[in-house]
Amino acid sequence: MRLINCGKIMRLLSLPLLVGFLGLLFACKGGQSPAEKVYVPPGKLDSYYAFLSGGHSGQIGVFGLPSGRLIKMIPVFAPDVAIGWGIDEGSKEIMGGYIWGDAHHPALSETNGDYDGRWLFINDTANGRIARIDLKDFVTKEIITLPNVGGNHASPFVTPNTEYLVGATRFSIPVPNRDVPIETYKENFNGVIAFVSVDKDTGHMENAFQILMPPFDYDLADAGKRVSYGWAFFSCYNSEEAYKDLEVEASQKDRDFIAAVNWKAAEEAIKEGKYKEINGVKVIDPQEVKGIVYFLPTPKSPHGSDVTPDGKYIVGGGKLAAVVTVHGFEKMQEAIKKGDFDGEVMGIPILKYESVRVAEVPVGLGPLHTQFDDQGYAYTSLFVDSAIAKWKLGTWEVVDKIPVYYNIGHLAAVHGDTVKPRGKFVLALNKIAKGRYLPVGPSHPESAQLIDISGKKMEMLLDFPTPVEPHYGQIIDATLIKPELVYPLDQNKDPYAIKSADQARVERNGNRVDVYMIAIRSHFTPNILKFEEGDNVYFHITNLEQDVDITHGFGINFSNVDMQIEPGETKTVKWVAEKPGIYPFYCTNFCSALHQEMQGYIEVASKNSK
Ligand SMILES: [Cu+2]
Repeated sequence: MRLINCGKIMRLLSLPLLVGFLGLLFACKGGQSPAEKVYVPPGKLDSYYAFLSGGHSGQIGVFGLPSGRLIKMIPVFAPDVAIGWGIDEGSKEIMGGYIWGDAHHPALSETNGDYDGRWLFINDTANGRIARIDLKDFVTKEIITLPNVGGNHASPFVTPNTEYLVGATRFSIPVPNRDVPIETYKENFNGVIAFVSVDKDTGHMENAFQILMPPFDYDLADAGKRVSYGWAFFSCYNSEEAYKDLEVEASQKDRDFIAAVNWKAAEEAIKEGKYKEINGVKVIDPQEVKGIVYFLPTPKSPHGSDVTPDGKYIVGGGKLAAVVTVHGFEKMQEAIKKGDFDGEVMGIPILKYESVRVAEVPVGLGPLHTQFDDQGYAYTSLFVDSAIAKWKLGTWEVVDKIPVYYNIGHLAAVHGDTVKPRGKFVLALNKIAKGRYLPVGPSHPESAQLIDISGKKMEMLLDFPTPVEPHYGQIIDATLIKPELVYPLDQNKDPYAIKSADQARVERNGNRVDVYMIAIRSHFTPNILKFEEGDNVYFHITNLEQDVDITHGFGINFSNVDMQIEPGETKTVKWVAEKPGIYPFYCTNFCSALHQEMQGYIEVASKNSK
C-alpha cells in the first residue's frame, strides 16, 4: 500500500498552477483572454445591441454583444406566425400586400451625426421600400414604397439629423415604368436617387424628392457629415450600362463612380419648382438642373462608399480592385469650383480622378466596406482575401490584417459609421461560413465574428451563426435604447380596445361580426362564441395585463389565425367562419400555471340549420 500518491498530488497541484500561470500571462499582457472578453455571466446583460439584417428572410436579427446571443428576430417584410405579423389586420396593412422583402442595410436614426436610439430603418431591395422600426418596442411601424426605384439597394443610410433616408436603384428600369424593348436600355432606362424625409417627432416617412440618373447600378451610400454635411455619396457600378451578362459586361471599365449629391442644393431646386412629377414624386433631371450631382471616378465596381467621422474623406471600396480609393471632400469642392471635369454623363459632370483622389490604400483584394474607430483608424472588409485590413487615416498606411472565416461582406463597428465611433469591436459579417458550425444539411448558416479592435493588433474573439443573411449591421451602446416593457392600458387608444370584462361583447352587422374580447390570466372573455356559416369575424382582443412579459396568444384551430397580444395592447384579426363545426381557440403564448386552461370554443352553425 502506498502512503503517498505523488503522481496524483502533482496532477492536483498542476491544474491550479497552470490556471495561475495562464492568468498571470494574460495579466502580464495587460488584458483578458478572448473568453473573458465575450463572457457575459448569467443574469448580466450585454453592453451593445447589434442589429443585423436578415436578407431575404425579410427580418432583422437583434443580437447582444459581446456575447453574440440572439435576442430577437424582428419581423419586417415577411410574416411571423408566432406573433401574428402579417396575420393581424394592423400588420397586414403595414406589409402592403407583399409577403417577402430583401432586407439589406439596417440604419439607426441619428442626431448630430450619432445614433440616438429612436428608430431603426431598413431597405427592401426587392420591392423598393424602406421600413421604420420603433426602438421603444422593436416593432415595425411603417413601410414606405419608393416609386421609380428599381431594386432599392443603396438604402436607407441616414443624414446626420435623420432629415432624410436615401434610396437608389440597383436595377435600372424605365422611369416611369412602361413596356419598352430591353435592348433600348441605354436610351430608355434610368437609375433614380431618392430622398425620403423623416418627421423628427413621429418618424413618419414621406417621399421628398428624387434625382434622375444614368442607368448604372447604385450600390451603397453614406451621408456627408461635419464638413461634408449637406452631401451624400452613392457608389455605383455598371457605368458600362450593360443589361445582360453583367458578370462580364459590367466589369469592363477600370473605373466606375461615386455619385456626390448636394442634397441642400436639391432642396433649393425643389423649392424653386425645378422638377417634374413622376408617379407622385418630385424628380429633378440633372440635364436641366445643374450643380446637384457630380461623379467621382472610383476603381473598380465600387461597393462601399463610406465617409470618415470628420467628414473630410470619402472611402470607395472597389470590389474588383486591390486598393481603397480615398477622395477628399475639400479637393472635390475645389475641383467643382475650377470646373476640373473629364466629360459628363446625362448632364452630370465627371470630376478628374487626380483632382479628387487623396490616396489609394493597398488594403488587399476585394475591398468592400469600411468602418471607423475612435483612434483614427479605418477597417476595410476584403471579400477575396477573406480578411479585414486596419489602416490609418491621414498616413494611409495599412497597419494590421486579420483573416476571417469565410468571405466577409460587410462589417460593423460600434457606432462605426457615425461622427463618434466608439472603438472596442468590429463585427465581420461573413457570407460563406463553410463548416464553422455543426452541419445541418446543404445550406450552412452565415457567420459573424467578433474582433477586438481596442489594441494595436486586432484579436479574434468569437464566432456565432446568423440567420439569413446579414448584409450589414449597426452596433449601438445599449444604454441609448430604453424600450417600453408594458403598454400602459390607460394610454391604449385603439378604437377597438376595451378596458374591462364587462365591456366584452359580440356585435353583428349583416355577416360582419365584431368580437370585443379580453385576455387576462388565465381566460378569454367571451370564451364561448356562436357564428353562422359565412360570417366574417373580427376578433378585437385586448390584453388587460400590466405586468412585464405577460403576453397572451390567440390561435384558432383549423385555421391560419395566430397572434400575440402584449400587455396593454389591442390587436384585431379576421377569421372567416367557412365551414360549420366546432373550432377550439387557445392562448398560444405561455402565460401562467393555468395557461393550458386558457381556451374557448367557437360553434359555427350551418346556413341550412335555420
Ligand atoms: Cu395566456
